[in-house]
Amino acid sequence: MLDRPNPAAAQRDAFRADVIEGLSRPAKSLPSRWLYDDRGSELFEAITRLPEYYPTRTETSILMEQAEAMAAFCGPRVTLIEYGAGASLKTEILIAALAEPAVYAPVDIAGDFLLAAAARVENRFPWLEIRPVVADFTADFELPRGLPSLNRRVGFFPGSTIGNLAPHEAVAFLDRMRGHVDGTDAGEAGRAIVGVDLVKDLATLLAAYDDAAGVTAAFNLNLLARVVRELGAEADLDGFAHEARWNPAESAVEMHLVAKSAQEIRLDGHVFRFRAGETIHTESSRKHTVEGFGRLAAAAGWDLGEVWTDADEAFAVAGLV
Ligand code: AVI
Repeated sequence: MLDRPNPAAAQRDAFRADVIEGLSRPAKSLPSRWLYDDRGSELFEAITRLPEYYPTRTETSILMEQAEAMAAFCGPRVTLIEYGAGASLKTEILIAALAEPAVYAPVDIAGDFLLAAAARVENRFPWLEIRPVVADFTADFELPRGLPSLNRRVGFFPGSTIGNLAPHEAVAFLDRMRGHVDGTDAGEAGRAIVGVDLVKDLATLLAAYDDAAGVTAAFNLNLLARVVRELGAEADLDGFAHEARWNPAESAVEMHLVAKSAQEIRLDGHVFRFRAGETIHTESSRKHTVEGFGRLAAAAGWDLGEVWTDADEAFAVAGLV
């Protein structure tokens, strides 16, 4: 029998390696990308509709109010490259304001999801040329050679996902995006539009990551459930609780899974022991000031061209040039 590549098995191996590595550390942690299996993605969608989770509705309202200005920032005959195609509702607000013709290139690692999102956009905007790109945008990747460039390419990264990247990863991402939109045969230098969550009072920040209905808790605990379900680990899922905490040194809301009492997780002959109160750090969501984000972008060679915010300055959509 031929050995065929098996992406599901490769994913599981990568997950297993990350779990063993992360739980072996003195300060236990797991990479946040593993939060998003089908169940996790559903829970995240539910989070975006929670009253406490202000980022999605605030960013959407900024896009609705500023769509014309953002379309003008993109300019005519744009190729819009969206990193992570989960946000098409927000994307549709921007696309609806773009001048025709335009090209839309959504980039996502989940091929099925990407094609479904592309089909939805195609139905609504039959005039738009759509070129889906299956790639992991958190790692280096090349855009397909045949991707059309009209006047200008613009990278689009809404959702404040930039805040889930460590600063060095965020700079690497912004640098990669610059490589994608610049130096093409397009007439104008590339640009980018990036959603950035802003620093605000702690009560608002913590409530957004620890909602009353417990959806964020379920989202966080699903990661441990995956370790049991998919990797065959032994753990007492009721022995851990969700916690959101502010890390002032990182300017980040962190999600942790806290051991309620002494716990053990057994996996592949490893025994990971927890003291009561010990945690697994599962996600950081960094909050920026506009100036701080400007410095991060500058480290990747970008200037802040435009900044669109809501009246409370809870969230910013940055236009990078
Ligand atoms: C995807 N990302 C921008 C979300 C955030 O706000 O950092 C993920 C999330 N984690 C808990 N709630 C939402």
